[in-house]
Amino acid sequence: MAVAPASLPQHWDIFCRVIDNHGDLGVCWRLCGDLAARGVHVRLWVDDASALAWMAPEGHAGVELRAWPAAAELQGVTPGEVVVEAFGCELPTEFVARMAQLASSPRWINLEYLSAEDYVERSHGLPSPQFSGPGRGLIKHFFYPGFSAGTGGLLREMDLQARQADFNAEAWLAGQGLSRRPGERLVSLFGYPGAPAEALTRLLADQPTLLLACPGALRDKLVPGPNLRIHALPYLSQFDYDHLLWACDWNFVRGEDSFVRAQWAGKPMVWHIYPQSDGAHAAKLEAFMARSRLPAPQQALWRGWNGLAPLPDKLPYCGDHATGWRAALLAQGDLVTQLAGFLAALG
Ligand code: TRH
Repeated sequence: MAVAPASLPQHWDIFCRVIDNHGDLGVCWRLCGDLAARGVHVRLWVDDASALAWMAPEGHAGVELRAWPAAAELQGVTPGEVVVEAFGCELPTEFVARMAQLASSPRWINLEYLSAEDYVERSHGLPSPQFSGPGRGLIKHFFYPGFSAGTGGLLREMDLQARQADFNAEAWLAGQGLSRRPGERLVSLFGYPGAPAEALTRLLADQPTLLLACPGALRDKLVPGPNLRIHALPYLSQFDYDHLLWACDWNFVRGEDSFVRAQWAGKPMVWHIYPQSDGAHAAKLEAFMARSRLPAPQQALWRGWNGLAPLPDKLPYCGDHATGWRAALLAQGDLVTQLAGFLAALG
């Protein structure tokens, strides 16, 4: 059951720093939009909002976009009842000082990165009392999204399932100037440049395929084949990126937000995990594959796509794993509902 709008605190401040790529802002914008759709007023403070020009060209009535503030710009600003520090981005000192000065302290939430690893359940909800500095006396809490009951769940808007039920793939494709030939498989591609691009031609060669390639260095490395048409997409809005995932038979996704959205699409997918220099991404990939009980042939494909094993020769049959996993995720509370419950329990 999604949280009723009235039971949410009404004013939120969300802070986001764009480290690289689009996931930090992508996740924050989804959170903002979800909160605003539930009647909340959100201020999104971000150091580089440029990607919103394509990600969310129409903005959102309930979301006030603010540049990352210099100390002087915070004079006269009163923090909202909830302050979200996305991915440990470090709030401006002056803002923290203002939080501490309020008679009723705002709730301070550090929204963490998504992982299926066991530490998430151990760390979710932990407090971090501030014993010194401008926030002395405040308590920051760590909030972990995740895939199991002991975590904060996944972002899922209240109208997501209704939108999906109303979606007409062929009409949407036509609106984008795209049409699939009879018998053609439709595949979307969003990945990092390190993916084995040439091998993709071999992988998709068993059946006529239209590959819809999102912007990025990876697609410059693609090689068309006799059975493979390649179409270069522009950056879509987040709204239309969802439609792309719903329209395709297979989705290659990456990072965090497109990975989650592909799970909601309920179609066979391949995850290109954000590569970390210390190799930590391999354990993260294995943890998700184990938690979602991904069938062995797909596990081999995912390892191959991530450079952790040879890439298989063709896309495996997936049965109904994707729809079953989606159904399992739908059974857990969405992130905003869980966050509302967490805040309410704090008092
Ligand atoms: O861009 P990413 O690689 O972001 C990454 C990950 O979040 C990673 O975990 C993080 O550590 C790193 O950034 C800093 O992939 P992700 O998470 O899928 O974000 C892409 C966003 O862009 C997502 O919100 C979907 C959106 N998008 C569109 O709106 N339109 C598009 O056409 C495309 C391709 C993406």
